[in-house]
Amino acid sequence: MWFGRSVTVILPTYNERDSIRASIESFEATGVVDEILVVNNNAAPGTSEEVARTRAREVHEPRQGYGAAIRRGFREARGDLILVCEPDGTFRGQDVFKLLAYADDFEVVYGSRTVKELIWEGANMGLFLKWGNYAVAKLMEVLFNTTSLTDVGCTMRCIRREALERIEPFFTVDGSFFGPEMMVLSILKKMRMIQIPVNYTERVGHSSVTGSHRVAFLLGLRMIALILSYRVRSWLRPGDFEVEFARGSDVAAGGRIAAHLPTRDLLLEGEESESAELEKPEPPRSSS
Ligand SMILES: Nc1nc2c(ncn2[C@@H]2O[C@H](COP(=O)(O)OP(=O)(O)O)[C@@H](O)[C@H]2O)c(=O)[nH]1
Ligand SMILES: [Mg+2]
Repeated sequence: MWFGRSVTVILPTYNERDSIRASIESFEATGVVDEILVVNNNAAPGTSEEVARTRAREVHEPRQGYGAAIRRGFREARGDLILVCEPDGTFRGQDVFKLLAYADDFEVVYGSRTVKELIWEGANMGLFLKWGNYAVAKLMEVLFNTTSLTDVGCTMRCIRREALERIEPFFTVDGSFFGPEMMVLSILKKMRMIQIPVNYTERVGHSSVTGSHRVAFLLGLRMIALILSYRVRSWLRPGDFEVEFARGSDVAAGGRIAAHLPTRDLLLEGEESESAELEKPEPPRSSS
């Protein structure tokens, strides 16, 4: 509980068998997290057994991809304040306090991993990733004239439930560039948001996304394309983002509104094969 509001942490997992238990325990140790929700995205064998030794709840999301896993987590989460992180040893449980402190004032709080003093030795944040993330974040900041942004790839973030409900129907991305889509949507929905530095440490095991410069570079290009397409679309059709969705008994109607929104067409048409190639995951490997 954080000042009367319940807290959920969503941890997607694909290849984190050897780090997930310690990661869950580090969130438990904060004493403020009410629910830890693991979204098993066809994860490495043995992951469920590790999760079962903790008090985390596990759900299985068969649709492959980081975005698919997080979107499933958002649908399952019960907390008022919903945090997202990664169980690969790169983030620290104590940093939830940093995000929660800002969640008192902001609807969405994004972490940033590009602040030199908080990049630990051994962290996968060399010059290429640091300045690449920084440059794409600045592009987003300038194009949308928004708050100071210094990272587009940080997966540690916190959103209030009411804010999540306003952007959730607009999500389209199942892959690794879901993070920037969430950022753009929160800007377009004029949410109060801020980005703050968090610790970034060495990963346990193999990184299947930014571990390869080639994959990271292609992902960066894909993120830029996504940002530009949202910018152009919001200039041409600003009304698209003014739509609010019906809730509760009107969920079916909300679904119909969603069906008429062109986001999916604009972002994924003709790009399916390219992004499918980019997102095609390596099978989780056992690190023993
Ligand atoms: N690579 C990959 N990661 C996934 C998938 N589904 C969920 N994830 C999560 O996405 C996060 C990022 O993956 P990771 O290998 O750590 O890449 P990195 O953070 O760029 O080093 C991890 O928390 C994974 O558990 C998937 O299908 N493929
Ligand atoms: Mg990672």
